[in-house]
Amino acid sequence: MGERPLLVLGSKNYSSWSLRPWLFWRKVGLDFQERVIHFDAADYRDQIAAVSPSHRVPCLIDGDLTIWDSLAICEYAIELSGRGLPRPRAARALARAVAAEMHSGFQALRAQCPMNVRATGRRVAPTPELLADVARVDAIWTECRTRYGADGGWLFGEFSLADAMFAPVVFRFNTYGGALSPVSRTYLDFVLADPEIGHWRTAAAAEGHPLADTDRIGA
Ligand SMILES: N[C@@H](CCC(=O)N[C@@H](CS)C(=O)NCC(=O)O)C(=O)O
Repeated sequence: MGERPLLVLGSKNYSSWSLRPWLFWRKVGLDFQERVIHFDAADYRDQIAAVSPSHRVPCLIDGDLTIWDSLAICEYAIELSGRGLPRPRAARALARAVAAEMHSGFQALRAQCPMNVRATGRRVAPTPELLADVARVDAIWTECRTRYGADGGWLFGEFSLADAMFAPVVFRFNTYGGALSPVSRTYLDFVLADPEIGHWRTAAAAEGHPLADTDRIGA
């Protein structure tokens, strides 16, 4: 049997892109090893250049195959496991659409409310762009839960790619607040109570390696 795939991650407290494939691989039941490259390491640039062609994390190494993008790493897990997307074709297409929208959008939310898992009670000045991103997240969560969520607590009932892509946004709401519908708020609480999310949160709390600039935001 070959080596288990290696998932190279950034900080568990700050690296939103790293959380997505980590959670997805855990949830679909695939085994992997992990290695964290801390953003504050003196040789961070060299460490990341040695493993990731894009010089970014996350990055998955499976034998002689290297995959350097969060969504592609999740899609690879779907191929390996046959799990992680809803069965009905329409729901499957929509799960991919909201995952892709998260992957390519929400610039204001990303920039103004960076993931900071262990921080709570932060508040930032709400720009129109940020409020629009929050409203769009709320609309997606409310629609998915209302139309497709009957079979469980996740966006499409059972856990899917869509939940992995939005997991860092759940932590952002937990840190910075934000107006959500009752349906979205219930979803947020459901995700925060998930055991794998709990493992990530525990690791983030114990991690150290604070980034002063990010820690100042909203404090
Ligand atoms: N589109 C990429 C984005 C990856 C990304 O931006 N990762 C950040 C960390 S969360 C990074 O490596 N930043 C370091 C840098 O840009 O030097 C993905 O989906 O994986």
